[in-house]
Order: sequence, then C-alpha cells, then structure tokens
Amino acid sequence: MTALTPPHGGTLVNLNVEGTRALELKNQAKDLPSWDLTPRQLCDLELLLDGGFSPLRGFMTEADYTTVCADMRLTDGMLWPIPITLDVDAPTAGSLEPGSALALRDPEGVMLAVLHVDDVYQPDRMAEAERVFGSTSTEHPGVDHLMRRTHPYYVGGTVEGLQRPQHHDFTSLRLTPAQLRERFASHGWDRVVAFQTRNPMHRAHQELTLRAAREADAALLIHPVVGMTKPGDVDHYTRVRCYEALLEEYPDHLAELSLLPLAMRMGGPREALWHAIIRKNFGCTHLIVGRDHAGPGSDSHGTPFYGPYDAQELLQQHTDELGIEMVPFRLMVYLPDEDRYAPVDEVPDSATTASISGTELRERLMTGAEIPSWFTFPAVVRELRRTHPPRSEQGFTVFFTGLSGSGKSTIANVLQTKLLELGGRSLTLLDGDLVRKHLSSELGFSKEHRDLNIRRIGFVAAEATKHGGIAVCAPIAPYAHTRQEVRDMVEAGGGFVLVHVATPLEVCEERDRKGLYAKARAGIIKEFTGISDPYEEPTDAELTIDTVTSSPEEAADRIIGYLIAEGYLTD
Ligand code: PPS
Repeated sequence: MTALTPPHGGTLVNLNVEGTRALELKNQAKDLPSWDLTPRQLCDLELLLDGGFSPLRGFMTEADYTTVCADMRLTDGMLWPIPITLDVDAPTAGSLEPGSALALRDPEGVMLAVLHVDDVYQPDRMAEAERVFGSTSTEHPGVDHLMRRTHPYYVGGTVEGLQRPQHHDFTSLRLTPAQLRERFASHGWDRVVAFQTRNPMHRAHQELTLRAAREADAALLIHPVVGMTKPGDVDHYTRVRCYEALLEEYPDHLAELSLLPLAMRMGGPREALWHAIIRKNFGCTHLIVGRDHAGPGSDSHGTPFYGPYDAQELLQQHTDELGIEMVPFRLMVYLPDEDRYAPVDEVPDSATTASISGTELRERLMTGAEIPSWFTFPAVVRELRRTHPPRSEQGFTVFFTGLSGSGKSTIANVLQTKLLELGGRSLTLLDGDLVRKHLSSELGFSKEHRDLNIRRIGFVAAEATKHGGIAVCAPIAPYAHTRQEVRDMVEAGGGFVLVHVATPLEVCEERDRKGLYAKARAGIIKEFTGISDPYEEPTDAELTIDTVTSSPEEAADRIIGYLIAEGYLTD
C-alpha cells in the first residue's frame, strides 16, 4: 500500500495531565465549583482529552462557537462544523467568571477534569439549531436535545484531564486515537478506510466496506459509535456482539474493530464532515460516506431533513483541506438472480432486486419470522434474536387509566386471573389503592404527588416488563404527559398497552361505591379527580372500554384478544 501525501493524521492533542500537575489540580479541587457532566458532555470530554477532537483544547468560547455555527470554522480558520460546548445551569454559570476554574465530575462525583474558564455566555439556541441542523423542528433529535435538554449557559475554556471517563464494557475494543494509530502502524497499515455506523451491520454493509477497502487500496476500520446515537437505536451491547460476529466473515488481516465514544448529533452533512475530522485524528486516511450519512431520516410529514447525498457533496467541497479522503457510496442492493450485492447506480432498471427494510427486520424479529442469510449472517441474527425475542417471549404492561370508580380495578383483577390461567409469565398487579398502601403511602393527590406515584408505578412496570413478565397497572393516572413517560419507560424493554376505562363521570358518581364522590361534592375530599381536579382523556389508548355496555369479563376478554392479535399471547 502506498502512503497518502500529505501524511495523514495530523498532530494529536492530549489533554490528560499526570504527576505533579495532576496532584496540584486535585488539591485545588476542594475550592472549585463542580459540574456533574451529562451523558453527552462525558462523551465530548473523553474525545477532547484523548485527542479525538484535535485540534480542540477545550469547550468552545463564544468567539469559536459563533464562527463554527456561522461558517463551520474556528476563529483561527480551521474547519470545524459542530459546536462542542459545555452547557450549565444558571447557578453554576453565576459562580464562574473568566479566569476561574470548574471541576468536571462524572455522575458518581469523581473529578475527571478541570475547565479553565475563558468565558460564560448565553447562546441563541434557535439560531444554533437553524445554522447547525438547518432546522428548528424538535422532531430532529439534535434540535430536540438542544432545545429541551441543554442548559441555558455555555462555558468556554481549556480543559486539563485528571482521569479518563471509566468504561467497563468491551475495554479491549476502546482504542484511543494514539492507540489506534499505533495499532495501524504495528500492522504496517498506512492507508485505512473507516466505516462509521450506529446500526447492526448486515451483508450489504460488509459488501460495501469490502468494495471501499478495495477501491481505496486500504485496510478497513469498523468504527461504530457507542456513545450516544439516535434514540430508539439498537443498544450498543447488542451491536458490538453483532460486529464481533461479522468480523469473522472478513478476510484475515483486512479489518479492525474499535469503538468510538462519540455523542452523535444526527447533523447530516455537517456531522459527516465532523466524522471525517475525527477519523483523521484516529489515524484513518479515508472515510466511507454513504446515503444520508448521520441523518435522522424524515419528519412526521415524511419530509427528509437532508438530501440523501448532501453529506457527500459537502465533503467533496472540503476535500483539499480535510486531510482525509471520502469514499462515496451509493445504496447497495441485492440481486437474487445472481446472488450478489451491487451499488444501486450500477444496476440496470430492469434487474430484479431484493431488500429488507429496518422496519421489516424489526417485524421479523418481533414475530420470529425467518431472516434470510442473503440479508445477514446467521451469527448476527443469533445476536439480534437474543435481545429482540419474538413478542410471544417478551414482557408487557397493561396500563389502565380512568376515573375513580370507573371499574379499572375490577377489570384488572379479572384480567389478572385470566392471564395467570394462561400461564407462562410472572405477573405483578399494581392497582391504584394497593400502590398507595405499599409504594406511595406518604403521597397525597397534588399534581406533583400524582406524577410521582405514576412514575413509581411506571418504574416497577418497566422492570417487570424488561424481565419478561407482565405488569397490570390500574391507577387513575390523570395526566397525559406522565402516562407518556410511563409508556416510554416500558416500551424500552417490552410491550405497552394503554386501556382507557372510559366510564362517564355521571356513571362513576352514581355508582359511588366508596362514597368518595359524595364527600368530594361536599368538599370533604379536596382535589378529587373529575370533580375538583382534572382528568386528561387519553388520545393514544390501544383500547377503550365502555363499562356501561360491557361486563368486566367481556372487557378482560377484549384485552386478551388484543394481546393475542399483537403476538404477545398465543392462542
Ligand atoms: S393517581 O391520580 O393515579 O395517583 O390516583 P391513584 O393512585 O390511582 O389513587 C386513586 C384512588 O385513591 C382514592 N382517592 C382519590 N382519587 C382521586 N382523587 C382524590 N383526591 C382521591 N382521594 C382518594 C380513590 O379511591 C381512588 O381509587 P380508585 O380505585 O381509582 O377508585
């Protein structure tokens, strides 16, 4: 292989300090204000300290932030497309001034680094979103993070690292830029093409990476992101086991696997440029850029945030100053008649092609349907199936919501009995009254306390679901946003079925089995749902039960029918 000129890599920044300097900083720590780093900030810090973000030496000052947002350049003119900023809350910002220092800590309180403050500023987040992401829609995950999860002040300044963020998973695969450069040198690799990914890799990806390596006359680095990716992505533990399985399918001495602790922004073209700079720092000479690189896909109207090949165009414009070459790739498609893959632009329109979309793959995993070996290697399927068992083997939560006296508990009890009769899963019943006796005995009925109560139920239900069991919950749960929080928690590990027991208030009041409505009307009980406190009717319920026309037995049968139809239960 021939070396690229000019030589790749560039100078690596190393912000980790040792010996007396480290001791000195540690001794100062007790007098410094502290900031507990968010998951994204932890990722950014790790890449800053080890030089993955070279030439950056810290979090951006307002001057650098402004030029990066506006022109994708640092104030010294260097190309840098994504703001690397440390966002903090108002009290922390108020404790800082130029020249002061801030101890940066991990979630356990361990001091990882010291930030020497150059400035503290309040960003215009709307303008940042527009500039960096080309959108202000919170349907874009990068914009959502910026608008909803970023603190209002940014602190700029250089960083000195005392301890690298700790990882206990796949430690032998987490190579720093210096270690990876050394690894390449020890293999005698002076041309290396990197493949960026946040998804499990299938046959199409393998074909693409093999072709790219051939085209670039280079060895291959599979460099998946294991920091933060798009919400809803396959967890990195599963993915890494898939990559390890796939690695076995490459020719000997061609490919390396290393994990990148990057927090992606899903910023499409700008992010692709950033990925290229990062890979150059990790010693690569080429980066594969495919279709919609680092893009978040489309919004809810089906409009894509970026054009499919915008990233390739942007990299093309900056090839000369990047110091790393792009290997552009079109979509790979499978030709069943020839049993081979080819880039879509090399395939005649008349050719028969086959593909399995991400949605279809999830569907096949969910139902346990066959996943053909032309699509992915059996060893990869095995790994995916381990974490994505078919629905009949997954846990689920049936979450009832409705007014007091609507019949939630009665139906929940019948459902419990029927589910136990069917057997196969353990079951946890979290009835409103029961929970208030055991889990939430100190809580009242203010909005704050109700939310806390529902979150506790959600937490327990999510745990039971994740472990393959059933949770049947029957609180009032009057607030839509809290129900949504519970849904999100539960769906991370299994199924969630919201059942609205839609008994009208008049009927509940007329029944008044516990005599509570009479007391509420008399003002003896305050904040009573439906009388003196709100109930937000669900618009997202999987099932709505009318207890006026159906018995508890019929209601439970309907729910069982739904669970069978959705594949959670078998007939
Ligand atoms: S919540 O809003 O979801 O936290 O409520 P929940 O935990 O389900 O508790 C509802 C049961 O508590 C009794 N109760 C009240 N309900 C509503 N508002 C007020 N102020 C209130 N005070 C006591 C009532 O018996 C509810 O039981 P169910 O089974 O819903 O009738």
